[in-house]
Amino acid sequence: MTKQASIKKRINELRDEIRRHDELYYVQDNPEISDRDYDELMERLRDLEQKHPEFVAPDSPTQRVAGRPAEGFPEFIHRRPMLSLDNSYNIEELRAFDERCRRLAGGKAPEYVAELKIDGLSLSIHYEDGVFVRGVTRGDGFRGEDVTPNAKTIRSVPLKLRNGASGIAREIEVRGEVYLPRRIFEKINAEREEAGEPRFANPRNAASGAIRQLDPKIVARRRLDMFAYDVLAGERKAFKTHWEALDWLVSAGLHVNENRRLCQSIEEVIEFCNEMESKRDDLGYEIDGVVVKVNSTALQDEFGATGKAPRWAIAYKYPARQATTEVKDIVVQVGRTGALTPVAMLEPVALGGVTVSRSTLHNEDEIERLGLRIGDWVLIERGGDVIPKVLKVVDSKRTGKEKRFRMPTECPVCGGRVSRPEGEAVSRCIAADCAAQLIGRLLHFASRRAMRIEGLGFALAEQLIEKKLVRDVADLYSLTIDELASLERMAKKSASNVLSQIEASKSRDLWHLIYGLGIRHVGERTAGILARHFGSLERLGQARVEELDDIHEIGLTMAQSIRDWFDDPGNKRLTERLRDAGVRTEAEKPARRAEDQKFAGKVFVLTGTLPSMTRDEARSLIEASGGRVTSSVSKKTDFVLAGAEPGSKLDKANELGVKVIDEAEFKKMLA
Ligand code: 3BD
Repeated sequence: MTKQASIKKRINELRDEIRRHDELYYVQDNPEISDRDYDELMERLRDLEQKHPEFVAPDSPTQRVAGRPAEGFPEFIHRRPMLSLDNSYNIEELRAFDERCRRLAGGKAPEYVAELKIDGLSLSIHYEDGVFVRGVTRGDGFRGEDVTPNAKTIRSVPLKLRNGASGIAREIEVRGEVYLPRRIFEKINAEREEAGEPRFANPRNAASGAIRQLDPKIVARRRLDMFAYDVLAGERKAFKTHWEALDWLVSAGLHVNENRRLCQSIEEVIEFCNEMESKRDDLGYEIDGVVVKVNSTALQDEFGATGKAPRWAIAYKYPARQATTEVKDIVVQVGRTGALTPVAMLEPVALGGVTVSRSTLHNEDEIERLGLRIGDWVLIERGGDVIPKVLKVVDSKRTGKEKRFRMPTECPVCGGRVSRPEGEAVSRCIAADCAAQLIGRLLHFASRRAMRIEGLGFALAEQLIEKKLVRDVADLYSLTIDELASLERMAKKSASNVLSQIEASKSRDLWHLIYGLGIRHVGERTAGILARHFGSLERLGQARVEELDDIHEIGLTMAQSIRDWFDDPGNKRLTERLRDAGVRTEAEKPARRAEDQKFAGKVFVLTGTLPSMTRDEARSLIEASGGRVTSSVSKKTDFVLAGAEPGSKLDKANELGVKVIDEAEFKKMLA
């Protein structure tokens, strides 16, 4: 083959590969490679075409803005194209962007706005005379789908712009990113798992599936949300600066992400990017980077666009959190409840700053749904957790040598019998003295959010159980320094450290203890509610199922599980031994009778920014006084506690005649 012919072949191969991934991503909603790997393919193709312009073809993926409308919704042509964004993957590229901007601005440093890049899908919403008329997906940037009935189900899309705010033009277009909050995503997946339906791979897929649902009732149940990032008056930019546009969006009643910053230099932008990267896991939604925009509209117009992306904006992408790798083996772990969890042992790959070598597969059904076999190549993703999940099997890498996985019928740790009750997804080891369960229970008890016994890690827990020094968590409190010091890799000094940690754990607040006991379905939040309500472990242990079920936020499953735990004679003895060992089983503040509390039975809704406390602080105060906080205003709401920039909840409260109070009044009521 001549050199020319081989280049042409390479170009064609790249085009075919990219087209295949386009199809997987846009049409089947089922990507096989990460965005970053996709960008790299595209970059390679662009590079080759640039060096060999004789091969540029009008149907090359480089000539097209990706994404095409799916069927089922009417087409809508955007009044002004929704551009794409150029990506940058490191600080150098960000500095290069800054240099280009300064050059284009004639040497002066422009102001930048840095905002989060929400990992969702773009939506354009239209208002006429302040009234919502239409919602359109981005589509290919020129033509989108008119999804008006679905857009209307998004609560952060106001059906009417806030009074006075619509004065800028008769026709207003707001652009934003629709996303699914992580909490809702987890809930939807849990529900799907229970119903035997496949889990969604990530919130973005769940959101993009939802917005294109033909039945708006299903969309409403998904509880989508939107952060607005742009506003147009007719087809023109409405404000002199982007920063003003964002402020206007807030005043019009839209949600604008609060993590945004007006920066005087690229250094400030870089600082913002780094700051947000470390906060990334704490946000209630997924982001994939930061968008940096030149603030001045006049400069934006001057810079213009290169085909499809503006020269005045760039996306700074965080390291990819998706990768493909090989499943070397599937091993089975036994947890503290005896649940057998299959875990994929992976060929190690770098993912979002950590090296990943394992990934939970949840249960047998999940393996079945993925169609996963040992030896397969898989696409994995690391979301908010450090533990990544397997999104899918890369079918094209199958060789036929892959092996099926079978759940063991005996516990891999103790050899006990494994049972999978009818209708349940989980297999369990039912041996009461299974070492894996004991280790799991000890580690949970000692964990940071429970009794926080530092130094009690896996190696120590394993030895304690093997040497039969400890059979349950209460035994920890009768350990002696000589017993500890006799263990491997345990010097006298560390033994005495562990002992003092164990001693200190005795005085932790009651909710840590309740959580640490590892009662099924009782997480940290529930433990807090129980501690507050009952005030002591003894009283909790006496509560009847109905009494537990009556507590707000405690469901019947939880109530039954708590009752079952305390009904077990072994557990009853365990709680007595813990108390006798000197572990505190009373709450710091005794529970008051519900009816004596200030806000007993009162329902609050919080909105806007309070002058001196966060919403979480306000919520704690309300809950500690017997009240509860809900998210939306209804006739059942007793008070709306409103701060600055309160949003549509305030309008709703006024409409329904619900009493609105400010922080000062709230404090007076509490005093
Ligand atoms: C966000 C373009 C500009 C107005 C063009 C600068 C590419 C999706 O949070 N600003 C944001 C976000 C996205 C944006 C712009 N600001 N464009 C922005 C955006 N805070 N995610 N996007 N988009 C939105 C896209 N979508 C699908 C396929 C290709 N490109």
